[in-house]
Amino acid sequence: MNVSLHEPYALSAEQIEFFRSHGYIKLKDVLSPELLDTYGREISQEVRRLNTMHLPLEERNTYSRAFLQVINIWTHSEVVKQFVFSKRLARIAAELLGCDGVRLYHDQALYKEPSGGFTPWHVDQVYWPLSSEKTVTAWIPLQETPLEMGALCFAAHSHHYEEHRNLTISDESERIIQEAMETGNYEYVEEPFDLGEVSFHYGYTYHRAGPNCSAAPREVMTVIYMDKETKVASSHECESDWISFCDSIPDGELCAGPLNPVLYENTAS
Ligand SMILES: O=C(O)CCC(=O)C(=O)O
Repeated sequence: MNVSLHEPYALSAEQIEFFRSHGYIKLKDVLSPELLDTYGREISQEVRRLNTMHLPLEERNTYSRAFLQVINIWTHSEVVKQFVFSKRLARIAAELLGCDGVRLYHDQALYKEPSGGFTPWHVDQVYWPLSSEKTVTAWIPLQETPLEMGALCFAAHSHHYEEHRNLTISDESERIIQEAMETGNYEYVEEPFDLGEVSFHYGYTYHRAGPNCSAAPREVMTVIYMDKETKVASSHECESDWISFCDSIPDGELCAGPLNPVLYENTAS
C-alpha cells in the first residue's frame, strides 16, 4: 500500500452507520508502514525531547503510570505538523461525524512504557469546554499493537447514555464504569490493532486500555477533531483545557483560535 497523508480513504455508508451506532470504529490500512515509520520516528523524538514525566513508574499515580503524554506536538515540529494536518485522517473524521468540516482540538502522543499501567475507563469530553458532541479522537498506533501491549478497548453504544460522563480519569472512573459494564447495555470490545489500523471514537464513548505487558513501548499518536462550527461552552467547568486549547475564547463564540485550524472542509457542499 502506498498512500499519502492526504488522499481520501474510501469509507462505506455501512462503516459510517457503524460508527454512529457503536460510538467507535476500527479501520484497517489507513496509514502505510512507510508513513508510520517516517512520522513515528519524528513523533518519538519529540516525545523524548518534550516529556516532563521522569519519576519511576512505582512513584506515580494511576493516571501517570498509564502513559507519557505530550500534547500539541504539531506546534513544535514541522514534520509532526504535516502528520497532524493529514487530510486523509481529517476527512474520515468529518465523514464519520457528518459535518462539513473539522477543526483540530489538539493532538497528543500517548506512550505506554514497558510495565506501564492500565488506562482507566473514561470519556474524553468531560475535559472539553465545547458546545457540540460532534467530536472524535483518532487513535493511531505507530506499531502493530497486540492486547498485551495495551490496545484501546471500547464500550460499544456507551455514547448513547449520559451516566458517568462527569468522571475524570481515575481509579474511581475505572471502578464505576467497570461496574456499569457488568450491568448495563454495553458491549466490551477488546481487539488488537494491525499495523496501519486506526480507531475513531466519539468524545463521549467509554474506553480504556490494559497495561503494557510487553518489553517495548506502546507508541500511539492521537488527533482530536471537532465539527468546525463548534462553539466554546461551560468554560468555567473545563478551565484548564479552555486556557490551553481554546485561546480563552468566551462561551458562545466559535472555538476557532490559533490552535484550532480547519483540517478538512468539504468544498463540494
Ligand atoms: O492510549 C490510551 O491508553 C488511552 C487513549 C485515550 O484515552 C484516548 O485516546 O482518548
